[in-house]
Amino acid sequence: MGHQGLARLAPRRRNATPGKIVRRTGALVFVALLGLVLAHVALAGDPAGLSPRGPDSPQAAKIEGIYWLLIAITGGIFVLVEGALILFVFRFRNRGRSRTLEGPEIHGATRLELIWTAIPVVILAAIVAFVLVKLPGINSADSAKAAGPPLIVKVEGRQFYWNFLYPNGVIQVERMRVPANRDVKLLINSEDVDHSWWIPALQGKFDAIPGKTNHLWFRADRRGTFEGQCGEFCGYEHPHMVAAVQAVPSSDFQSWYDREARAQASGTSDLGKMTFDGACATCHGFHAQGAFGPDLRGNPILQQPAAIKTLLQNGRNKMPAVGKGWSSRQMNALLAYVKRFAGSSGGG
Ligand code: HEC
Ligand SMILES: [Cu+2]
Repeated sequence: MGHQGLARLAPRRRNATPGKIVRRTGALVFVALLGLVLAHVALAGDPAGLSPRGPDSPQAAKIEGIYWLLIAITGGIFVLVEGALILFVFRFRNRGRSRTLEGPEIHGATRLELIWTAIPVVILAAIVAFVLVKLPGINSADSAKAAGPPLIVKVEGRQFYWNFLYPNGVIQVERMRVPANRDVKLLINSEDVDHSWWIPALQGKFDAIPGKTNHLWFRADRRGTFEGQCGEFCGYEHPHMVAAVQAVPSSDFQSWYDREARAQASGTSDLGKMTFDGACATCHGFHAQGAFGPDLRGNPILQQPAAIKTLLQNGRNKMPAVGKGWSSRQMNALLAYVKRFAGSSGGG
């Protein structure tokens, strides 16, 4: 494009009238006020706003330390730069001089250049050092204060739910129950595509990758339910791939753990319902009434365990192989549960 073309595209500044400038100042004030309002919302307390949840574990506390350090440094730089900008805008405004007047050209300011190179280097080095100090504590157990040996839970990410396998054979779906104040070690993998295990109040994000096991430690500092969400876009129902960790007092945990193991072994637990609610309801609805997947109510296939089993292990069209690799315990519990929808074509 030639010189003339460019000139035509450039804003015609000479036409800027005082009225326009007043309007621009108004807009600036408006944006600044909006920023203040949003900053207030952003800093509002848990669980609203942009401030991190928790921290409810020593690991999350260290992550939060890093978060606040970065906020402090970047916030400081922001205020400094924007403050200087606003100062200069007012200090060096044109005061009736011609708009085409050029400022003096300055060459070489070695000292200044060294300083503005050194400061970012120092800031970055400080951040790296801080992170390196905190990192070991994020990636490992905190056994000094933990009561008892760690609980090890296998976490399987699947389209579109989480399966938890405990050492004594107990299976849980979407909600993981753990003892408070005890170290928990998770072995995280995936049965299909990449997912990401993320309970912000307790730990950072950990990828769930097929064929690879990632390890994660946490220790819930208090009893309570800590919610999370799959942190990796994994397909149609990704937004419904939620998770929760429920931390209960150690003795409550132990009695539940033993009771649940017996109930699941004898087929009297609610594992079937839990599996349906976690693994099927996202698409078929809680009453199998259909939403993304077809309405299953009254479907004769629900009476044919072998057919459903094949379907769950292989998937079909848009239905993923949700039951691939399930233990017979989980498969049987689900098959027993879905039978209840076989006869109910109305209601739910
Ligand atoms: C990601 C969504 C999704 C999930 C999760 C899902 N389904 Fe499906 N399901 C579908 C879709 C879509 C179809 C239709 C498949 C087709 O096009 O053949 C289907 C079909 C079916 C059918 C066959 C109906 C027929 O008449 O052939 C059954 C039975 C079924 N699903 C049961 C389940 C069960 C049980 C679960 C949980 C263990 C489950 N589905 C999880 C989406 C899903
Ligand atoms: Cu996912």
